Amino acid sequence: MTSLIPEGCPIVAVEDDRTGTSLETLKRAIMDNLFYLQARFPSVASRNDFYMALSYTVRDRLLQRWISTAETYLQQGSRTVCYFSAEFLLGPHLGNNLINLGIRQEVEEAVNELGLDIEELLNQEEEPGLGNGGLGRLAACYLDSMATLEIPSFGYGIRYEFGIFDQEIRDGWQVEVTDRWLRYGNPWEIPRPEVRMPVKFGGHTRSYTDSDGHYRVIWDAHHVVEGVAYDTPILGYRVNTANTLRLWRAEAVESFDFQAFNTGNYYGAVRDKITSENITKVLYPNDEPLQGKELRLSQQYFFSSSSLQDMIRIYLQHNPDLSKFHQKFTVQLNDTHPAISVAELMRLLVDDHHLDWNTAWNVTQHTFAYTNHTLLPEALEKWPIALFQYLLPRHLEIIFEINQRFLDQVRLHYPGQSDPLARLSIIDESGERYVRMANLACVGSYAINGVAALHTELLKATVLHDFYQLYPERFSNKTNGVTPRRWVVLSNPGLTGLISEQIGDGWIKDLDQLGQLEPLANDHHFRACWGKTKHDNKVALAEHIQAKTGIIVDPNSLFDIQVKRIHEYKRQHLNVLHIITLYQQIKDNPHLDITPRTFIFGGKAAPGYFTAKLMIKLITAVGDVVNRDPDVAGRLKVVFLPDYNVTFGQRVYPAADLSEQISTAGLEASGTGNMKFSMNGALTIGTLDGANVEIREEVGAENFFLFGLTTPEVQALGAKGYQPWDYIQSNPQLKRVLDLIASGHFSHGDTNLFQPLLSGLWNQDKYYLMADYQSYIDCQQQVSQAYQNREQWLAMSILNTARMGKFSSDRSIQDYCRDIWHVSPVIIKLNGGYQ
Ligand code: GPK
Repeated sequence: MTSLIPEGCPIVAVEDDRTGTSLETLKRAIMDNLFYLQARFPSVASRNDFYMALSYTVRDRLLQRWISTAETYLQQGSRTVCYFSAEFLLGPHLGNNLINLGIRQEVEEAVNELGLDIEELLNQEEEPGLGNGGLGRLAACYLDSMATLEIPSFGYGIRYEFGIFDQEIRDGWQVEVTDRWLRYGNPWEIPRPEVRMPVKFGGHTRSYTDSDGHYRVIWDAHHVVEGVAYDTPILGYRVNTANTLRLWRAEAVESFDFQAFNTGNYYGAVRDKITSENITKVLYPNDEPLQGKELRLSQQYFFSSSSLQDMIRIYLQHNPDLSKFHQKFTVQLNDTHPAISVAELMRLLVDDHHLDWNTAWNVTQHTFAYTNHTLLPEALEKWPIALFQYLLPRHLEIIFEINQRFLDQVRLHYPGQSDPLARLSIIDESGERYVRMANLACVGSYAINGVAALHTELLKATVLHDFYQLYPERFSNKTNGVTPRRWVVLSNPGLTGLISEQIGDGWIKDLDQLGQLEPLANDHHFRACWGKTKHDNKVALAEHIQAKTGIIVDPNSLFDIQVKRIHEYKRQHLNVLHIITLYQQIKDNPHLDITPRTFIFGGKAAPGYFTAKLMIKLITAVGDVVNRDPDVAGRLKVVFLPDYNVTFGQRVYPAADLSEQISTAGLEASGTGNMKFSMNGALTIGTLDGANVEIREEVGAENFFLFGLTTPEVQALGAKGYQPWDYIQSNPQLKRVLDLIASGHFSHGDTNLFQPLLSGLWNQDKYYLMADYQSYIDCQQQVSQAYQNREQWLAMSILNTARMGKFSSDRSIQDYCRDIWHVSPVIIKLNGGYQ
């Protein structure tokens, strides 16, 4: 590249202001940005102005790396992973970028010298909540690991104007408030108004034969929307790699037949603009997919199409031959949300770029890989044929063609049998006809994976069994992981310091090195330091709880924490049954010697999920009674912390003694919160579900509190006809707990309020709470006893952290790179400033 700087011009000074990290440079850069970007002088600047000025200062230091990264990938034509996800639950950028750049200390000093407080500025950031829960957060951890491992990669997704709602609790009930995260601007994104992709919707198709005798299809759309790129740099930890997260925003194309459609109808034209822009307005707040919503399918198609067009554009800059597209790019489909990409890539290759069907199919099938994230049958996405026909008529034709060719192969495999055919078909024909997105993803992908060992086995045995029979070689397991940068280094500086004092800081990029802590589990002094760190974190959380809820909690009590989306299968209400059991024991015997506990809950319920909202009300209602009861004398406290999100997670995991992972066995695909807790030295009480199985294997059965039915036991019980009543009748303690709720004791005498929950437990108990109740109570009793032996507890806590190496997302990403993507690291050298 030619230099942009005139010859003889001293480039050092320019570089230094944007890239330097000395105290004076940082101070000058912050003030400069305050003045020139925020247009403020210090005496009138708000805290947000200073936050913005600081963020731009940090962003400048990313840009140098980002541009070097982009240039290097371009020059080397590196094979690249594209991670397609409808959700990226990133959490705040500033703190993480300071850690990854390694300038936290310097920036803190600079900020201090300017008379500001770094914590206050960090707290100013509104986190981008562009996801619901585990699936979106996993995508964010994977971006961090891909950058840290220097893997050429893009994240592709949607720039929702409103992310996951803010949760308020009023009178104990969840109230949803719009998340206006972009209100004060977003210093981390760079709009790319010149990168825009047309995305068509609706209309009709027609075919013709061209002069060379080729059959061609043209899609005359009803309307077109433009996808505009917004880029966020994703920096790796202490490397020069800064990858790109490219999120698409929908804009109207005013020129689209404006005259013909809207002559004299200015209002109509503006209304169309609003309709177009609706596509990226808001994230659907359901953690498991919802069916049939036209706007949701539009979102999925919109971002899939924009992303694939972008990749083809990039590819064609250097290579005219699209038949080798899959050698340059591989796409990971994060669940079925982007599965429409299979049909869209076919459309782009066949209709727009005139590849023949077989060549295009070869490219497509070698481009995509599919991750499944759930076994819940109601969560498998399917779209009514009529909706598809209306919104994506060309894709429906392509899907029919893919399906016909696929079923021809299946027939060879199962001659004369119609059942496997009906189950494998991309079209569900058992009643109203649907397109099954998981089937489309399986047919169109070269690799299929689950997210924990048990989950993958269950996939093979149940929901994807027929595909496993057909294509066993496509299946593998990739156990989830979490990034230790955000989830230990950033959120738990005390523990990070303590660990690094002992074993150096190599563990941050190679988490297996935590194994070196094992011998220290026997070291009395180290245990004491470990205990003090945990205690300090608990004190900090206690202060936060008091500030947010007014509830005073005792940092010496056992912090027993369940934070995750509220869902019946995750069984927050089983946790509540334990609380009420202890409460009744105290009421029976106020002098009972029990281990004081603080029960902390956090999590959002899908706005339309009535039972989950009632579970929140139950938690807060029980808290209101227990927290005030003089007999309890502060030995039990129940806290529901509103608006659980990434930022709050960062406060919670470091302060936990006990991690609640109590889903019905066989229903939690993996879980990732379980890993964050353990890494921060919490012990787990859990079922043999999802990644709990592997966590227990790693930390040792003696350092894990196991309870409940196993998956085969649940299945057997279900098959023989589960009667929750049998368990209730034979367990007076359990019956008393249910009766106390029914009596209105927690609802000011209202005996109706919790009836929907209770009758669910009595009559059907779909998630086997009654069957697991006693085992859970007994196990909690063991927890309480173990907590009394402080030395032993600390040793177990240290061993939990020491044995968490496997659950770094770096390990997960290395597995994907090796077994699925076949991509290798590309080392980035810094090119200096903008020369
Ligand atoms: C799974 F299917 C889905 C979904 O739509 N949303 C979501 O967050 C979660 N998930 C699983 O429930 C977790 O067990 C898992 O750890 C997480 O995805 C990441 O794989």
